[in-house]
Amino acid sequence: MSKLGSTFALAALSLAVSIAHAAEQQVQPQTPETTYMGGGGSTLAGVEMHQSSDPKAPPMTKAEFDSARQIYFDRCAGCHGVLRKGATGKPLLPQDMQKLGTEVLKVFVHYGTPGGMPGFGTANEMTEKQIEEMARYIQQPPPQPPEWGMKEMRASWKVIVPVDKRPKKQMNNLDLSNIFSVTLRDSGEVALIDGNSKKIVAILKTGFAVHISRISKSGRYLYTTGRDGLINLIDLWMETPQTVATIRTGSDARSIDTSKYKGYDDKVAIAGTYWPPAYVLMDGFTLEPWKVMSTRGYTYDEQEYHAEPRVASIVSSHIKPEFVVNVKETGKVLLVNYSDIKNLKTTEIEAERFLHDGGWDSSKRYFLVAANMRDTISVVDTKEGKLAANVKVGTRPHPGRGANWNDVKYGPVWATGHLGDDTIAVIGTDPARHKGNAWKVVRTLKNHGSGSLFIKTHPKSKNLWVDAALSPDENVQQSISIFDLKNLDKPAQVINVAKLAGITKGRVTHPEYNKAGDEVWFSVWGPKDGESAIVVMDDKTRKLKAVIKDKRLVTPTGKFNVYNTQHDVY
Ligand code: DHE
Repeated sequence: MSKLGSTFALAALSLAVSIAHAAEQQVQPQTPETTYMGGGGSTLAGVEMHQSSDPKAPPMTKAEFDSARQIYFDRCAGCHGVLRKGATGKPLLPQDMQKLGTEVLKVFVHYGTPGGMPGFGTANEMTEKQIEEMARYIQQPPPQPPEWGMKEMRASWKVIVPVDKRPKKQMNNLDLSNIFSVTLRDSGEVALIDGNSKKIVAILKTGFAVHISRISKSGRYLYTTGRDGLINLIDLWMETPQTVATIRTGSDARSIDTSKYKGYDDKVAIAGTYWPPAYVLMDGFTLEPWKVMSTRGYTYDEQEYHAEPRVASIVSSHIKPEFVVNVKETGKVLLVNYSDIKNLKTTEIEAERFLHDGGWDSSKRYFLVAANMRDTISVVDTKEGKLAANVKVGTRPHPGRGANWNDVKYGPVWATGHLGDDTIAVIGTDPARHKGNAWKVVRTLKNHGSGSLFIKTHPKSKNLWVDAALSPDENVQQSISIFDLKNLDKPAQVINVAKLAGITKGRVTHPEYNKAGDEVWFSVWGPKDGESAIVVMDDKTRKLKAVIKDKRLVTPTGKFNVYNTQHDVY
């Protein structure tokens, strides 16, 4: 096949996968698998955008364009990018799509390809009309959403309870350090659950398809980000914890964190956005926006300009007044020093492209981040401010924050599971005392399936818990593997956690320890209108300890224990 032909075939393959997601959303109930890659749907779908028409592209009525655009932003933009320049999915550029033409694009989408693309027409997952509209839509120039700058941020900023009206001491009797903030993805809420009584303390409205929670250095403030860029600042000291400030930092977002270096406790907050591609530094107590920084620029390797390099994970350093900001499409890690915001100093580190999620090693000096489409873990030495290594691992690593332990044979290690295969890569992380093992895959463990999203252990535990939530196999996606860290040559014990909760439809994901490190909490992520649960396992005995069910627990996914998130224990 010619280079052009293979490019088109690949583009059509990715497109079809996205379209399949879109079609499934329209004609079938949304499932965790369909929502993962396409996300919760960005709110860009409803945003008024400039529409130009290219005379070389097949014409579309406004209604057709709007309906295809809706499908694109709901389901495709997460992988292909707002401007369709490609990211985790292939580029879908109009000039290439026009060369393929409507009829060819329709064929790809309808029948699929031998390379694994399903036929969405043949599977009745998409109507002929939808296939035809999407085939024309991607030949049109991509509509660009509006920018979102300081003026818009300030206009959206609300301080609901000013700092001087907030309590001077904790007004409730909760053991705050063992509270879990649980993402209720499809209701756009977080549930605060008391880790001791396992009772829901509060359900708080947050942003659309809320994504993560992070805790301030003192443990008092909880920050959440919605995919619509809405940040909530929640004060855990109030009689019933409540939101005390909000702001919208953009129209599509995934990350938030807060200053953890000594002397800066709770003072600075940072939020990253997918659109516009930027990060913003804010007052940690009020969310007043101070400074917004664009991430638009050149890819680290080919030095090509990229118009939407999205901000993926952000972590807060414990050893310097710095945030580690991972820019997906340019493959750069920025160390943003917040000690002098007027004269902001950032160190720009060339890492690898399509950076996603990651976590600290046990010393909290090295940050390990997945460049998932390059099958690589990039290791950043935040003390020296440079790349320590790029470590080749399995197919599409997805660590969450990863898992650290002191390996009986290899010393301190950090591990990640993979979306694209059933392996777990264990990487040596101690160049000072175990130099020969540092930044090498020292062990490869076998998970019970592919499609792993999250992996976890705890300094007090002898177990490693790994999910496979995105496996196509129902039994596998509902099960978890438990490895004995003292005997990693022994195969993992596999337990179907959904069954323990009496749930038949739902994926099991995101292990999270309680503060004491003797319980592991799992989400059984059911359909939006079906049953979900939180399952608590006893870490030592590996037996069921509790099942938390409540009709308010709508699609629970991530869970963030206050103490462990505050101190980066994982
Ligand atoms: Fe996430 C972390 C992006 C889909 C649950 N997710 C992250 C981070 C990024 C990210 C950049 C790191 C944040 C940080 O540390 O600052 N996630 C994305 C996507 O772009 C993607 C693939 C598609 C989308 O459009 O959103 C996506 N994520 C999902 C899901 O479908 C998940 C499984 C369920 C849900 O709630 O949406 C999901 N992502 C999570 C969780 C974390 C996360 C629970 C935090 C892990 C942790 O332990 O810290």
